Amino acid sequence: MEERVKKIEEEVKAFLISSKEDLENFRLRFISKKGVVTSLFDDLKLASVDEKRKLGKVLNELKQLAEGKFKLLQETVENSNSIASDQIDLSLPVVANKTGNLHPLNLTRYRIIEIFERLGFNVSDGPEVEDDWHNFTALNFAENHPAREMQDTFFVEKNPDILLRTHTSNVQVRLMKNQKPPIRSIMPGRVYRNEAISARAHCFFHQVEGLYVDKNVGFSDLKQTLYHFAKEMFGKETKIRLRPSFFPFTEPSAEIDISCLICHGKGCNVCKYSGWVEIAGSGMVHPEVLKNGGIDPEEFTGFAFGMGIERITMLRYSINDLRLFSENDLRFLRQFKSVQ
Ligand code: 2NM
Repeated sequence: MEERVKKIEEEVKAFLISSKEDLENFRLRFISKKGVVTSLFDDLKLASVDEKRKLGKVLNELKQLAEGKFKLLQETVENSNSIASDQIDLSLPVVANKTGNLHPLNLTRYRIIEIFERLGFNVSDGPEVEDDWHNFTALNFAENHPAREMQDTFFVEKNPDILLRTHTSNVQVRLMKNQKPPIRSIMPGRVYRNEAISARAHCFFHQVEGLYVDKNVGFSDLKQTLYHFAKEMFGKETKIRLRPSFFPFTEPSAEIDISCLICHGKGCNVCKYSGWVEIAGSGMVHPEVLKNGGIDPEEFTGFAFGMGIERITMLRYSINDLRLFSENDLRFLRQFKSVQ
């Protein structure tokens, strides 16, 4: 028995710890009721009176040694500032730095640009404050067209009329004036209309318009381009449909619908139970508009289209209120891709 006491004494003295776990192991082995020291005391009960006197003293010394060391180790662990490597849980998720988020309208705009750039379109820009000629007259709007009224358009000055552009087509006109065909360009930008703000209308919104002018550009080019766009933007399963329409600047004109993303044609309140949702207007550029842009309509033809970025974004992310885009509510904005 004396030998066992000696051995355990050595063990207590040599015990090194580097974590809370080690400390607990020390406690279990030498201090707890199920530990080795307690079991030695149990064995002592079987010894003779003489032995009890002798070994009892030695055992008490061992017990004090173990308890003393435990106290010391406990203090060391509690006071230590350094975290031992086995206390770091590498499987925990990273706490990311809080960065800003990309606005959903920008996410959509970037995606639209990406799709058309791969088809050989470049990106053009132009003024938001525009004269009447570039915004209306050159685009074949009749002198008495309702869009020219004060209720529909924000005027900055009257006679001569200066206004906030009502579409980005003014950039198309400027582009035709400045560049010979082939022209293959898209124009993203902010536009303004004099409307009361609601879930479905706003006094400013964003458009991407496109223009393709070259020799032998036909309606089939328009159709295939927008077909490709719809599949890239909304997924391979997307169907498109063209409906006859009217715009002053195109002839013929067509509205582009896609099969409803929400109900896949079964009917829901997004597609108003028709199975189709409108995403763009389009058409072959009117010969008068080409002429106004300094392009000979006998030599060149072209197609143009226009879509609302808000509308595409609402379909893409199931957003049902236009006002969310301009109110800077962080609970809304933080749901979109963060800047990294
Ligand atoms: C649309 C729909 C259809 C369009 C036409 C032109 C231009 F300048 F070439 F005549 N620019 N944009 C166009 C055509 C725009 O937006 C709904």
